[in-house]
Amino acid sequence: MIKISTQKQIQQLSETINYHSHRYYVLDDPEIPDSEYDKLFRQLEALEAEALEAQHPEWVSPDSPTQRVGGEVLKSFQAVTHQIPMLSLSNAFSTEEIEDFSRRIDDLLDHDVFKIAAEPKLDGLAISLRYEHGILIQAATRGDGQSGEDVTQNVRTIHAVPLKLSGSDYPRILEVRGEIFMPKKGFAALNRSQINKAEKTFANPRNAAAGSLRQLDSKITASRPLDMFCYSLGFIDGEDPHKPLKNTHYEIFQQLAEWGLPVCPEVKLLDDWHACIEYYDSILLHRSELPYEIDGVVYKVDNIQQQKKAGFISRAPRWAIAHKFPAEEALTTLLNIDVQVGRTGALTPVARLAPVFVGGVTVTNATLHNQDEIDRKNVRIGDTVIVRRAGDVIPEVVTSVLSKRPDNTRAYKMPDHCPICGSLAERNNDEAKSRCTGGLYCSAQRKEAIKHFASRKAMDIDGLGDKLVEQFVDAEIIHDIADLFLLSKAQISSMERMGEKSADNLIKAIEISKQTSLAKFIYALGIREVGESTALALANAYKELAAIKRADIEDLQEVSDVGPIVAHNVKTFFSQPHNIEVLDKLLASGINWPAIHTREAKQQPLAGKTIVLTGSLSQMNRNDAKARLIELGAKVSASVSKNTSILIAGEKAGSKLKKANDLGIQVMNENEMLNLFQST
Ligand code: 5U1
Repeated sequence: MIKISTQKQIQQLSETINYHSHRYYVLDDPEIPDSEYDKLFRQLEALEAEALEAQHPEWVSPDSPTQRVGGEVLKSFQAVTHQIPMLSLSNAFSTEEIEDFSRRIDDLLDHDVFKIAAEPKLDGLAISLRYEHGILIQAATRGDGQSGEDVTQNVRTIHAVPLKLSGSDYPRILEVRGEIFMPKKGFAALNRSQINKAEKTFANPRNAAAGSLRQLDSKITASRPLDMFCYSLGFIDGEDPHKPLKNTHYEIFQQLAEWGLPVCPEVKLLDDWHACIEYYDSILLHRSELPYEIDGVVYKVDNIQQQKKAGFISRAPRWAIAHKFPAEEALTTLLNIDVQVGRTGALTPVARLAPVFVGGVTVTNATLHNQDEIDRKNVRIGDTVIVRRAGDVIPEVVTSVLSKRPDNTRAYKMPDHCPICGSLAERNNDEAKSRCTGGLYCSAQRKEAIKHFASRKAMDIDGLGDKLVEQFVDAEIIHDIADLFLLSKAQISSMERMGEKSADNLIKAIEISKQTSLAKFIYALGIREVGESTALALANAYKELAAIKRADIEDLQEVSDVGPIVAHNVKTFFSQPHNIEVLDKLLASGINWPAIHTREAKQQPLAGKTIVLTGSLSQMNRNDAKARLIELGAKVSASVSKNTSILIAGEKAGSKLKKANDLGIQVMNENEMLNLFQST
């Protein structure tokens, strides 16, 4: 009697856990907290242990959620012949090629109207899953399309892949094709853990996914954050004659989702190739916000009968095409490593590269960050390296290709003296970068301090570009930021490419910049670790520069955003006689700002609220909006979570808006935000 109830409990608990696992891993919409899920899982493990002890291994079903932990270590992978070959896709790289594709389809379909299903092209590895009677019995890699490798043990460890399909209306044999990938967050965490274990990191999520799936020890695969999306069908047998499989690709997607299979939520049904290009542009724009890597989008004729009519060429369907994004990675040669000196003296090694077209632009420089990164990536001058430029992110050297390393290369060592002023470069134990100890004696640090002071978010001196600052410092016309306000028209017009008119304009811009805000002025001073929002917090807390100058370290730490390090930096800055001299000179030149009035608590309608800004604002500068929100008492955060109170969504808001909607968070558009500002 007890035994029967244990078996039933195991079954019920398995179903409950499978339900929550699907909500978590596939729908990204958990219903219960992780701790509750873990509790259910442990209960199931305990019941299954009881079953084994009672000599009832058959009660532990192969589709139990506890069976995702990996099995015995294999000697090799078995070959699997695909009953229906796994196809590849033709590629297109331009709008013209997509227009041609559409025209070809139009001809092949005798000018019948057709719709196009579009979806992102995941950068992972293709996989075929075979379900018999709703149970996952085999997973095989694509291989050469005709036969691949049996990776069932490994795929069983991927939580997004159901071990058993939901419902009961699936065919007796159902093969589903899709892509296994590693989400960006999981990839970053995996590489962090590889670094901590002093093991080799993966160059990109695709390599990490491939390396994780092709493990003979499935316990290793189980420890890797893999995910999957399904995108088509393979062999099918025993369809329900009363409920045949769907007539369109889009409906098949929905059907797969109903059976509990993961499908990409970005799929869209489009009317023509113009809509395809719009889809491509919008996915490209939001690419960096997607939680996974993609390398393009795929368009497919939606109607299955029309697909059949269009047919195949070789191993690719005529009815589908991949519209690829510009490659984000490319190979090039590391010609040299230069060392740049930043505003605070930090020495940064910069890779000088043979020009290479990557991510849509020609790249010739990439940061190498610091000595540890150079060592970890094992890059040497002369190496062939992989360069990556994803979206608007600064290009980076991912790794070197050791098989292409020329003879006679040497490991690179950062200089122990500043390459600009020759002062000693020191590295503190807790810092990754070494720093020039020359302070304002170092012309590089002075130049950077002046560029920062004049920059848009600081004093916003229009027309004072980097090159001009460098000329002024090199000509010893400007020694510190206060000298900017002593510049004469003759001095300015004596610089390269500066005529009378541009000198007049610069003098005007310098004059205009004198009317600023306390927050911008503090930010412009370039105190270490005092960014825009810390400067704003200091200004709002103290209201007067003199009060900040007087504040002690304990007092400073009372300000939100200010910890012991920032407090120490602020105190140190205002204790340096040289800095006080420059400050006095600046104030004497006429810089001023409006007095800050204390807002009563009742005038802080956003106190206690956490607000996230996303998308682009058309009527207000993003930083000004942020400053105003902080002034009204809000905490402005970069990411949406269940603690977010309001999401302000500008034009083209993407995944943050989706997440906010999913979490039921209040969303405001730009106009609503402006109305709020006006009413307070
Ligand atoms: N998203 C997506 N990727 N992908 C790859 N869909 C898709 N379809 C494919 C392939 C090889 O082939 C179908 C046309 C069957």
